[in-house]
Amino acid sequence: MTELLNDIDRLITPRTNWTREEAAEVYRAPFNDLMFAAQAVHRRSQQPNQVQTSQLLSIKTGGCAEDCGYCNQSAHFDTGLKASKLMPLDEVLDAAEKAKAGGATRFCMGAAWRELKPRDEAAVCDMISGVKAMGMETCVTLGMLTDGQAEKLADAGLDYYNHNLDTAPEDYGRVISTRTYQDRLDTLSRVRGAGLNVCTGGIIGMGEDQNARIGLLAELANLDPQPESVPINQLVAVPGTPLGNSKPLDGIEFIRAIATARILLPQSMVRLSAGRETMSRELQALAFLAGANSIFVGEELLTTPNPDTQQDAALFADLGLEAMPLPTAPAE
Ligand code: SAM
Ligand code: DTB
Ligand code: SF4
Repeated sequence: MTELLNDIDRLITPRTNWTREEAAEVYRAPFNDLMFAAQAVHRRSQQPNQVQTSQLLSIKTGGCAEDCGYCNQSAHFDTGLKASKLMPLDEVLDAAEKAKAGGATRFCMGAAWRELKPRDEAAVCDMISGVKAMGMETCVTLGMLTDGQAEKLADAGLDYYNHNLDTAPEDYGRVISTRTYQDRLDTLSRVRGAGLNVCTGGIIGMGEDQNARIGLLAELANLDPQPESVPINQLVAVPGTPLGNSKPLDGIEFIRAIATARILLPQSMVRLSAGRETMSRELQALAFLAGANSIFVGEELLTTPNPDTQQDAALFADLGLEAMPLPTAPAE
């Protein structure tokens, strides 16, 4: 075991000065050493048998101006997906009630927008306030934000804003041409500036090399302060998108990425996000052992399928996992 991985006392304190070399040393360690260290950090920093549950809803589907090469909602590609307008408030609140009844504690509303337009702000704020009033945590992912918008969302009752880095800076241009890495970082700093919790992660399995996966994880770890929530998505390859023919990712690489995220971001929730539909129960169990402690529940992500509720309930029962309760407010 290398000195870096052996020093669990040091690893449990978040730091934002990870070099690529150090991140690579973690990622490429012998698998047993990596898993041991990840589980040790996990047990010292998180509740080892609890998993946070979020549920997604696509409040505005398709027709997006961006050209993200993985995404079936981009107007640049023909994937047969039907575009729709912004969903009415009552339908959103109905879906949130159902998600709550199904056991989700956070409701994440996603829109296929390049950026939040001023004309949509009020409608989205009403959705946030309505979901918050139900006693759920709120999250939205609406593309880029300009100055002042994150504050409006926060005032409406928003808890988390999701905006992913997606991949390493040097790999970014291969995947997206319509906005830059710096645009993404700028939106994240507006989110942070408004006092919101930051949810940011990426996608692996897009045909990137191992260095790009390591680069993404180091980039996420070096956001200062570190993000509260880190979704690690496995590419859902959708025919018709530029990345639709990507070779399926090796499961061991995926688990290495999760374990590295846990070690580099000890205090963050690491979410085993898109891609669970095609993962075996055993691979998901390994992801939890590697330190993942959050998932998306419900039978659909935004536009693609997710494991059904019965299947997830059986997996939790067989692994002795329980849903993480909402944080209770500190006593006055
Ligand atoms: N339009 C907004 C944006 O891009 O920030 C919000 C919605 S977008 C669908 C949110 C995130 O979902 C993307 O940043 C990407 O990381 C993830 N995502 C989209 N399509 C995916 C796919 N096919 N497989 C895995 N993750 C995907
Ligand atoms: C994230 O990192 N993953 C979620 C959420 N943030 C918005 C989205 C996954 C989308 C998968 C493809 C789809 O269902 O459209
Ligand atoms: Fe898809 Fe979001 Fe990119 Fe639009 S900005 S193409 S919705 S990932």
